Amino acid sequence: MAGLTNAEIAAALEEIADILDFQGANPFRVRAYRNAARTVGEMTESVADLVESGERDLSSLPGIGKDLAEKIATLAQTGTLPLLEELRSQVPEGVLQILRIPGLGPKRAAALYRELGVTNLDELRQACLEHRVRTLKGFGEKTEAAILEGLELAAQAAQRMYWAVADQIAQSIRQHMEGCKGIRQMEFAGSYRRGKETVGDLDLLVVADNPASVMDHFGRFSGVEKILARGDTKMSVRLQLGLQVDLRAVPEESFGAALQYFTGSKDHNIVLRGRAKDLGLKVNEYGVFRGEKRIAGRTEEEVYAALGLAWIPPELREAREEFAWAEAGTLPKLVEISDIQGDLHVHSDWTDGTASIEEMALAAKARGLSYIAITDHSKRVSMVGGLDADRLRKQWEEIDRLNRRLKGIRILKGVEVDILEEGGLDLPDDVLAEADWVVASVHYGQNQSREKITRRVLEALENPHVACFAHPTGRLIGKRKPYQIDLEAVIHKAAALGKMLELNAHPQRLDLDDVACASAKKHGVLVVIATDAHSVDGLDAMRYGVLQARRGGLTKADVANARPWSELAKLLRRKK
Ligand code: DGT
Ligand code: CA
Ligand code: CA
Ligand code: ZN
Repeated sequence: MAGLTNAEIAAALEEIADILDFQGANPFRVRAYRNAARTVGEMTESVADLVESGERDLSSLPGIGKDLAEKIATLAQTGTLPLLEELRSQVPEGVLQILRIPGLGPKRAAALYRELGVTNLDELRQACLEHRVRTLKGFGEKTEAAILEGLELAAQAAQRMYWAVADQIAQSIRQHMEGCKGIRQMEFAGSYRRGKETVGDLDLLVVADNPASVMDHFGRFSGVEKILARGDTKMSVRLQLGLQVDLRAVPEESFGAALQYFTGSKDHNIVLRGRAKDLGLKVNEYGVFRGEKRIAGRTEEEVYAALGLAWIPPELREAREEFAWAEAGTLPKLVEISDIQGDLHVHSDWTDGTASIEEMALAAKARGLSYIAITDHSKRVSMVGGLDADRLRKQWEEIDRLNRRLKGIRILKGVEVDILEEGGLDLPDDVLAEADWVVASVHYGQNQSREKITRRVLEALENPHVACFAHPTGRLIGKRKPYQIDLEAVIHKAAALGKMLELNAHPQRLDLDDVACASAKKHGVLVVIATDAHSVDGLDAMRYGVLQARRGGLTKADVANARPWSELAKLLRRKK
C-alpha cells in the first residue's frame, strides 16, 4: 500500500495551520504547522517511505519536533489525523475555501464569518456585490474589489494543478505502470509533456500487447478515486487529488503520430495540419497520409520529417516561432539542467531559511553546482529578521571562513536587497559594493500604480551594484496577480545597463514566464535561473526553472548561471 504523497501531507498540515489561525490560536503553533508543511512539500524523498522504512527519524528534519513528527507519521500511514478531523468539525465547510481566496487568509475570513456570517464562496461573492464587505473594519472598497478578483482567480485555478505536483503524480503512475507486463512503449503527452506551469489533466499513451490488461492494471493505481469511463482503447480516471488521467492504447505504427497529436498544443497542431494540407498530405493521431497510404507515424521525428520539419521539442509547441525555426533548421538547442553551474538566489537560517550556510553549500555541491550565492533578506523584511549592514558583514566573515574550509563549492557573498516603497534600496551603497552578487526585489508596495512601481524598479537597476532583479512580476500562480509593472520597460533598461533578470524557479512563481523569457533573450538580457531555496530540498526546484526557460526558447548561452562564476564575475566587473 502506498501512503500519502508529500504534497498531500503538506496540504493536510497547511489545512491544520489555516483552521488554527482562523480560530485565533497561538501564532507560534500556527507557524510550526506552516513550516512543517513547507519542509515536507519541498522534500524530494517520500515521507511515507521514510516512515515505513523507519530509516530516518522525521524529527531530525528542520523545524519538526517530536510531536509534529508523530503527527506526520500518522498522516502518512493512515491518510488522516484525529486533530485534523476534530478541527474540521469545528468550522463550517465552506470557510476553508474562503480563507484560501487570494488576498484573504484566516484572519480576514474569521472577520467575515464573525461580522457578516459568511460561510461559503457564494455568500462571500454576494456580500461583495452588495458592498457589505467594505463596511467592515480594515476592509474597504479596494479590498472588496480584490476579493472579487480573487474569487475569479480561484475559480480558474481550481481546475488546474502546478506542474511540479502533476510531475510527482506522473512519476508514481509511471512507477506503478512499470510493474505491468506487456507495455512496449509508454509516454505522457499533453501540457505536462510541454512543461506548462499548470496542468489540467494527464494524458498517458501506451503501446501494449494486451490493452485490456494494461487498463486493469492502471485501474489498480492507489491514487485512483473513480473510473470515469472505459472503452477498448481509452480509459479515464479521476484521482483522489482531483486530477483526471486519460490513458490511451495506440498501435505501434501510430505511436509517434499519437504522441505528437496528444502532446499538442492545440494551436500547434492546427498549424501542423495546415502545413500537411499545403503539401497534399493529411496528418492525424494515426499517422501522416498521402491518400490512403501511411507515410509516417511510428516516431515523432518521422512525423515532423514527413512534413519537411526538424523534430520540435515539446516545450516549444505553442504555435509561436517554432515552425519557422524547424523549417530553417535554426531551432535553438535548449538549456538543460546539466548546464547549470550555480544557484544565485538562496536563503539560510540567518533569515528565513531552515538550513545553515554550510548545509546549503554542501547540498549545492552534492547537486553538482560549483557556486552558490547566499542572498538573505535585507532589514526591511523585518518579519524574518532581515539583515542590516552589521549582520550582513558578519555573515560575510562566516562565508570567508567557510570558503577557506570547503572544497569544490564556492560561496558567494550575496544579498537580496529590498527595493523600498518610496524608492531607493534598503542597504547603503558601500555595503552593496562589497558584495559579490546583489539581487534586488520588491516585497512591499506591491499594489502601487504601474508608473510608481516601474519607476522604483528602473531606479534600482540603475544602482551600479545591483546585478539582477528577482521574481520580476511577483506573481504567485493561481494566487496572486503580477504587479502592475511595465515589464517591457524593465527589459529595455536591463538591456541598456547589462543587468540580468531572474527566472525564479519556485513552482508557484516561475517568474519570468515563458513569453517574458523569450523577450529578454531577444533584447540580449541574460536570464538567471534561481531557486530562491529556503531549505536544502528547495534547491531541487532548479529543474522547474530550466523547464520554463526551455519554454522560452533559452539556450545555455542565454542563461547566466550556465556559466562558471569566474566568467560572470568578469561580466559584472565590466559593468560597474
Ligand atoms: P491541459 O490538459 O488543459 O493542461 O492541456 P492539454 O494541452 O494537455 O490539453 P488536453 O488534455 O485537452 O488534450 C491533449 C492534447 O490533445 C492537446 O494539447 C491537443 C490534443 N487535442 C485534444 N483535443 C483536440 C482537438 O479537439 N483538436 C486538436 N487539434 N487537438 C486536440
Ligand atoms: Ca492534458
Ligand atoms: Ca486530456
Ligand atoms: Zn529570496
